[in-house]
Amino acid sequence: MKNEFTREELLNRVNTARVAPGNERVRALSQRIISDLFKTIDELKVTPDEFWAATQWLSRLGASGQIGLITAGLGFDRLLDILQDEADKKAGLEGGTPRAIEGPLYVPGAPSSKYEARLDDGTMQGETYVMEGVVRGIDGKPLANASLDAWHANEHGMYSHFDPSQKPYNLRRNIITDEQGRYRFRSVIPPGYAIPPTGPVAELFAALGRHGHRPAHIHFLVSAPGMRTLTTQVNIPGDTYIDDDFAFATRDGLVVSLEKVESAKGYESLGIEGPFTRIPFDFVLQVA
Ligand code: MBD
Ligand code: FE
Repeated sequence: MKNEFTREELLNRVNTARVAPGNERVRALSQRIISDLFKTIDELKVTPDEFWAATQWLSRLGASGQIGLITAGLGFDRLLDILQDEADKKAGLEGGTPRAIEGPLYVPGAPSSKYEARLDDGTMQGETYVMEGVVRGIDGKPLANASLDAWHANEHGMYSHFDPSQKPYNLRRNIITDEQGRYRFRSVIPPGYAIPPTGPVAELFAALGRHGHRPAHIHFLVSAPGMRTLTTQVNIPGDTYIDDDFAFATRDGLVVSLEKVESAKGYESLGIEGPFTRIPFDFVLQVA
């Protein structure tokens, strides 16, 4: 047994040490990441202080619950979408509503209703909107009983569940489309989102000289039997950050148009009385 080795020999030992087969895939991925990190530390001359500061930062990141923020902010979530889009294109699965990243703030199990819903609990200040349309397949046929989850931020850019000041499932609902594949919901137009001003993500972004803003958006998870589940978002036009999202998640085909509607006629069941903003939007699902 030889216990003195060069860095190359050390890397080789780390990457080949085993007393059992383990998991081949995990081994391959960790070998690659460890090799890249050895190289970074070596070539960029990372000091011990820098190395231990980085491990402290990682510990605080884990404890903060902000790992999902970092993966989005460093582009990994969008990368996975780009790779999936490329794979789909190769397989001839083009068309349909573009996918957009889920983000770290989805909560399953929102209250569910048929055809229509109100997302806000009446306490949110701002402009009332109704978003409505049809969920279709790529063949154009409406999908009855499709499931649509919608979620967005309140007027402070905060999401319920992660913000203790909001009631559970505020601004989160599930809707089951009607026999004609239609859905509609009422809510209040959200502002943009900004990462929490303190914490490990804010620290890294400050050190990188980056902002942590997302333009105003509404998230969706849409599914139907036999169809590919769609995770997407739409953006409200006119936002400062529409082409400068810290999560790189906005897409050209997903900026909605806003229509001013003067009369609440036909929208009484949503409790609408005065003028409101209408957002027409159809979701088009790929085959599974
Ligand atoms: C969000 O609201 C969001 O949608 C993403 C992707 C990241 C952080 C906050
Ligand atoms: Fe969001």
